[in-house]
Amino acid sequence: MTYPVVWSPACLSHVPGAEIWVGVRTPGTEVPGRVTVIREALVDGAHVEAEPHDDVVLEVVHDRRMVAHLREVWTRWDEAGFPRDPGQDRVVPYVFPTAGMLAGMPARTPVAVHARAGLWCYDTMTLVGPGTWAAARAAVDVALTAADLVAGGARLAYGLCRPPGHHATPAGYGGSCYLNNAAVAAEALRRHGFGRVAVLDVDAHHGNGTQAVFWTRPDVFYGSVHVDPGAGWFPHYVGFAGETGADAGQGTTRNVPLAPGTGDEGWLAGVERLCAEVAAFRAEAVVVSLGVDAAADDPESPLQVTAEGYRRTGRLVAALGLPVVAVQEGGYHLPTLGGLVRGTLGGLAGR
Ligand code: SP5
Ligand code: ZN
Repeated sequence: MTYPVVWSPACLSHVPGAEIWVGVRTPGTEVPGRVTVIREALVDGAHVEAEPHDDVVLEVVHDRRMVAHLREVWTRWDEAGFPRDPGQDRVVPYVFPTAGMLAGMPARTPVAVHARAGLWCYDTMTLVGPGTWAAARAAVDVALTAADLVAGGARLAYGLCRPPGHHATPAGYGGSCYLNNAAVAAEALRRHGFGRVAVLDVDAHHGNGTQAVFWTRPDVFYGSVHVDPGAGWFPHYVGFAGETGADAGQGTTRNVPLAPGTGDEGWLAGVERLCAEVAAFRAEAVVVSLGVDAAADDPESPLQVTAEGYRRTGRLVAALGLPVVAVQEGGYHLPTLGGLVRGTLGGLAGR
């Protein structure tokens, strides 16, 4: 069995250039070369370019004001002269309207672009440059095209989305994510007629954005296995086992946090538990948030999953017997990244 590999050359145009971490400019690991090594590992796949889609599903997932902000913020930043003075050629917020700052007061929309950036961006690691919007929007088209293929009868379609998306919430971007590709794919599958959709997030980090998008939704299940945020890992504030959804979505969120150092055995037990929940939910289609940064060599997580562990992850999901849209999330160790993705997709294809 082969599967379509959906991608877009525009996904290469996002060059964050750095991550500002604890105030220090670090090289950053979410680099354009990730797309290249993944494509090279999937050479025998059927590569198809994403089709352009309108903003209807995107604006169900995200506040349209955040979408508009992302579309324009680089231009406003450039016009304001920041690349020349003080010499910052990426959008980096410096003040955040936290609950503590506002102390119950209404948040105004700041006139200054350097202040407005903190209204939508919740960390200092998720920089916007001249090609960021084109890439983030193209990644959404990649996800939507992969969903179209599954709606058209494909049993598995892979969307090589970059930048990743699962940390992007309805009205906040961060964690190297701008627009939530997996959430868009899940909502698109709903609109294509799949009555109940599950998002299974196997990135090393909790997908706080996707969880937030579907928190009160009875028709979309979100399950994630990830390094325990309570052990000191991003996204720190969210991703605990007690978070299970609210209102009509009560019981449709399931988190399996794992201790740092967890390897294949603990990881696969977590994946198996989530798959059982997806089956009990009676999902009709699955979106896999396919991060491979839980692999042992990855610089961004302390989990110790092997390449075989990721393949078996794919096999466990395949055993559900449901159509699958796999959407790329994290995975930062360039020498092994392509093989990890290829192996997981092989597992998803039943190999
Ligand atoms: C999509 C995804 O995998 N996002 C990852 C976001 C987690 N980033 C946290 C970064 C924390 C600081 N990283 C410094 C790495 C030094 N080795
Ligand atoms: Zn991750």
